[in-house]
Amino acid sequence: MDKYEKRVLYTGIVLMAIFLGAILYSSKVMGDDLPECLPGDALAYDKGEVTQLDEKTYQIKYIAKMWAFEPRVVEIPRGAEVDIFLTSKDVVHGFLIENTTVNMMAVYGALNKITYRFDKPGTYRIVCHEYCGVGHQDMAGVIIVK
Ligand SMILES: [Cu+2]
Repeated sequence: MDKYEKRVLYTGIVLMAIFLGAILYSSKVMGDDLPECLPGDALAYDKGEVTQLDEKTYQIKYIAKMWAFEPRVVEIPRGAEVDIFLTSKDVVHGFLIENTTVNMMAVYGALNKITYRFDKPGTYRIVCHEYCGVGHQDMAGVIIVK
């Protein structure tokens, strides 16, 4: 093996170890909640809704469908910690909340979950970032943090 090939190979192995270490550090030490994928063979729920669990804890069950998110508008107080559940009624959709780290895929038959705390007040747009059909550009929602 050529010495340059060996360098590239070792560099790749070192970078993979660094990236894996960064993911584990983020998850275990910093407590970041990595998205989970809970498999299922049907819709976990058939209606999008917001539930207030206590003063600062909310649960939002989102359904992505051609071509909207349900619920479309959600209002929560500043500092709310939100468990966001996401599933799809039909095809694969994207789910990105702008200016946050929330970025998931909505897949029929699967339930995704992430927890996020909204510390800054404002209007957070939700967009579909996976081309899902002719009405894709109309897929939007909003979370208003007061
Ligand atoms: Cu889309």
